[in-house]
Formats: sequence, structure tokens, C-alpha cells
Amino acid sequence: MTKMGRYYRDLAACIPPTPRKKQVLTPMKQVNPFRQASYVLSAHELRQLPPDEGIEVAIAGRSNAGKSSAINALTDQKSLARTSKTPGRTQQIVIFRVDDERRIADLPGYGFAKVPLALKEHWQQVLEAYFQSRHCLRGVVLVMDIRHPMKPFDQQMLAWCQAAGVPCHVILTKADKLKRGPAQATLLSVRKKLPELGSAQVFSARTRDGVEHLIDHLRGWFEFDQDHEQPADA
Ligand SMILES: Nc1nc2c(ncn2[C@@H]2O[C@H](COP(=O)(O)OP(=O)(O)OP(=O)(O)O)[C@@H](O)[C@H]2O)c(=O)[nH]1
Ligand SMILES: [Mg+2]
Repeated sequence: MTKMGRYYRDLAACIPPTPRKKQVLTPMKQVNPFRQASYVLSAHELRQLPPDEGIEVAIAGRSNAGKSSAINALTDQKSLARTSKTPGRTQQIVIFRVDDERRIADLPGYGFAKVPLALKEHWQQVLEAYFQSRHCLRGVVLVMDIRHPMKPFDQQMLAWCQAAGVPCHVILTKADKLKRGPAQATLLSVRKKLPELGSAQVFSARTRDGVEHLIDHLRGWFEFDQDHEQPADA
């Protein structure tokens, strides 16, 4: 070997091998299918609702519990559902469309004292009929303020769900108002009181705590498959 040849051989030996680029598999992230939700109509009577087809999930709860805020958190939209500091704001069944076959129904808040008696009675009847007759109703998200759970109205709603054989998922919202310990204690005590088809979680529309959990739960009810799965950096 020539002097030059040895030089290049020795030089090559000094250069560390180029590390082979490790193939990084992009983790699959599930895109939130509820982001595409849009307003359809507000109904005062059952006959004004869209045809009883496809899959509908209702959001129920006492006035001011945080139903509309939960819908906005779920759909990642600031003002899809109207929120208000004034209890009893949602006084219709407000329908949002997720796609051609899937809908979310924001039910009127019940239990607000200042709503006129006639209107209260009207909604009592309409909601009861809704639970009994709406075949496309796949499940109910029952929103409770975590500081005031399981009021008589909530128990009535759970009883209606049970009677209709409709699953009920309780979200204990405004969890940002409690420390973690008391929030978990409330969750455990609520879970003990749930009927067979019941489940519960902690939630906050303000901090978005529990939003992913709710999305996952609703994916099941709405029978979303892998169509919405995309790479995390998409
Ligand atoms: N801190 C906190 N406040 C919340 C949360 N969710 C809702 N709120 C507040 O609670 C109030 C009522 O919220 P809404 O979402 O309008 O409640 P609703 O159940 O739709 O009320 P009605 O339609 O009147 O029955 C508003 O002032 C919201 O900003 C939450 O997770 N944390
Ligand atoms: Mg509302």
C-alpha cells in the first residue's frame, strides 16, 4: 500500500460510522370528529325534531350545570352552543349535526325556579316523551356541577334513562372549582349511585380536563370507526 493509501485508510478508521437514521413511527392520533359539528335547529316540540333516524346523543342536566359549555369544549368551538350566566338560557331542544347520521341534542336545563310553571310542565312532558319515544337516542350525557351532584332532577333523569334502557354518562363538570382529592371523592360516591348502564367522569370546560375521555366515550356511542385516525402531525 502506498503512503497515500495508508493515510486514507487510517483517516477512514478515525471517522465514526454514520449512525443509521432510526425510523420514527409517527404515533397515530385520533382526530376529534365532533369538531365538524354545526347548528341545525331549535325545537319547542318533539315534532319539530329531525326524523328519528341515525344516532342522537342528548346532553341533559340542571340549569346552569354547564351543558352548553361542555358541547363547546367537546366540539372545540367557542360559541357553537350559547352559554350564559343566566340559568335557564337554553329553553329549546337545540340540535347540532355531527354528520348526516349523527346528532347532538342540547336539552333545556331543568330545575330553574324562575322558569314559569307552565313552561316547566311543558318541558317535563316533552322530555319524558323524548326519552320514551326517540328510537335514535343512543345515550345521554348527564351534566352535573361537581359541587352539587345527584340532585332530585338528576336522579329523575337517571331513572328515565334506566326505564328507557338508554346508557347514561355523567360528567361532573366545573372540576376546576375543586381540588383533586374532593373531586375524586365525589366521582367515587356518584359512581356508587349509578344504574347499570351508567358511567361517570370528572370534567371541566374551563381547563379541558376530561374532554378527551368524553370524546372517547362518545366515539363508542356514535360508532365512529378508524376513518378519523390520522398521523399526529397531520
Ligand atoms: N369554572 C367553570 N365554569 C363553567 C364550566 N362550565 C360552565 N361554566 C360556567 O357556568 C355557567 C353556565 O354554563 P352553561 O354552559 O351556559 O350552562 P347550561 O347548563 O347550558 O345552562 P342552561 O342552558 O341555562 O341550562 C357559565 O357562566 C359558564 O361559563 C367549567 O367547567 N368551569
Ligand atoms: Mg345551555
